[in-house]
Amino acid sequence: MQRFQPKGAGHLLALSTLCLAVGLATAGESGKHPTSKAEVAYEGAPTAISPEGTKDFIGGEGPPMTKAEFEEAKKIFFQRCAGCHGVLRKGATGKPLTTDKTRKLGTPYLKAMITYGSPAGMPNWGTSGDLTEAQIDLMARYLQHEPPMPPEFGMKEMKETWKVLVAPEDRPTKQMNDLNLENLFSVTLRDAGQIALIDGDSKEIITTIPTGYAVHISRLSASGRYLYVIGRDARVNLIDLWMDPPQTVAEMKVGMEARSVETSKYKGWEDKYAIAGTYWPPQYVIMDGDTLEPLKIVSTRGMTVDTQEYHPEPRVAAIVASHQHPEFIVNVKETGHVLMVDYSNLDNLKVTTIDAARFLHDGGWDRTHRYFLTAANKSNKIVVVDSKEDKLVALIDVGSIPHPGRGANFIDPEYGPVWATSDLGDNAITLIGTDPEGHPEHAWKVVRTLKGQGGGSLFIKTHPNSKHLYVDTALNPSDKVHQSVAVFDIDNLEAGYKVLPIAEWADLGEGPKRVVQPEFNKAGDEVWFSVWNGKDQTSALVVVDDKTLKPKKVIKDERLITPTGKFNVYNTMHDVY
Ligand code: DHE
Repeated sequence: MQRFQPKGAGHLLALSTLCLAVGLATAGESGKHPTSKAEVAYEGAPTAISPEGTKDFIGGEGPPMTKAEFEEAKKIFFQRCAGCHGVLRKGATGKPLTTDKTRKLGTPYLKAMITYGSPAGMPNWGTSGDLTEAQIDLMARYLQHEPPMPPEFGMKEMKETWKVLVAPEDRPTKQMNDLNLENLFSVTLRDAGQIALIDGDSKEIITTIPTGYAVHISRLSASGRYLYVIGRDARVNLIDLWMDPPQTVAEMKVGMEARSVETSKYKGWEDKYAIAGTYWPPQYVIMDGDTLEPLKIVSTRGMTVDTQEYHPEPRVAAIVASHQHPEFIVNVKETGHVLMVDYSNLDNLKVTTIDAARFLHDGGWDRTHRYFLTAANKSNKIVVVDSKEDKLVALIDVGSIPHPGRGANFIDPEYGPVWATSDLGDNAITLIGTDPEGHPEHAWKVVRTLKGQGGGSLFIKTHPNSKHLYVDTALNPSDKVHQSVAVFDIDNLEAGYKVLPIAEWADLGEGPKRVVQPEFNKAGDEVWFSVWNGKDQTSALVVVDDKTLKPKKVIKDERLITPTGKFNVYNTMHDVY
């Protein structure tokens, strides 16, 4: 399986090379213009679904194709096209390519489109040399056949992959190691299919743990004892941090492709359940928190929020656990619904469906943990949900393709409490008022828009004890910009930003060295960055002193292969950001 890697990363996947080298070259350095090609690079990673297992519908009304040609085209589609157009081609961030459309367009038109691309963000697969003329002809014909259907993944399939490696009764009854667990970091080692656990005090790697393919995020149980990790291949690892050293005690595949996992946090339900959402099949599963035993699987297929038409593949994006009710809050990307899933009675499951906007992606809490602010990225909106009343509060227009991660909460000297996002598609950093009690005139309004280094931003971060707001630009085309971060002084936001040359501090030699995802330590006096290099190149973590903005430590180790996300135990379990 080929993987998405940063530009220049040794044996690069052709897609990444194309998207990052060609696509990102037009991304917004400054000003506000769409970075649709940056978005293609980001969204267009190969799917983890195996093309071999699909049910195919070759023949019928499509143009002639042999079985071998169909197989080759399917592989290309899954590697290069499914991330944007959807596995079933019903459209995601890319346009729908269903046969009612493609057959009308016909082979010559489709060939031209694939060869030259489009200003809307379709890469120029032909003129870039990425696909041959023969492959383009193949793809143009393939698209006029019904899309192959990957298999479903229900209770039987989950149970077949479910392993309890250490039963709850055989686990320690107290912490067996002497780690300062609250300041531990779980670090995604993306292309190693592992996480590293790093001691936040000594900065030593405690252990690395094998996880799913291209592991995506880590989340903590409410007590902080259990760490849940999900891979793109939808494998969930449950890691017991009390063991010496911490290790996987249960694992399961919840589907074929996934990005999100979360745990129950409401009072009285701590550590009881976990939930994972999948891209394929489009569904979520609620699991026993101690063992991952799958308890309830719910499909997210349904009608889109705006045009109210059926979508067969609405992927599950971010999930957060409510602090107001025993509920999980589930973003359904393509239909644009936020689901409030009440886990207090799994046999009579109550789900409140909130109409939001299409292409829900990532998001996080306001500082009171009552309001969930989340990006509907391709709609250029931030959605605000009141988790106490279970209702939509606002749909706020922001910049191009907002991408907050979990966002950043701080007190704006003029407007009071705000939550901020940066954008993938432009250089804007948008501050939204979040205090309907104290500052009702600013609540759920854009109170300030700051200018950052450029487009291609993925994550923004601060901490209640910090006076700084950090903004990465990991997907910006300029080496200088994606190898550094911007820092704003929260007390003087209009003064502009300082640039921290994080990759230069890491001193790694060659490679793209994309600086990604700021994450604070528990005390909030250090901020950690990944310097994400190619799989065969040297990567590092750089720890910055939040007061002086000077490098405090560069963590280099041959085990640190392609580090991306970092999750401090305390901050993740308490939703501090
Ligand atoms: Fe992510 C969070 C989906 C590419 C690093 N990513 C998320 C979430 C979703 C998501 C839905 C929110 C999970 C939650 O909160 O429950 N990411 C996707 C994609 O679909 C996408 C665009 C393409 C893909 O094929 O995966 C994608 N993501 C990436 C990357 O290329 C990144 C930069 C590197 C990597 O490791 O793959 C990346 N995503 C992250 C990180 C988070 C994340 C570090 C968690 C941020 C946080 O602070 O919580």
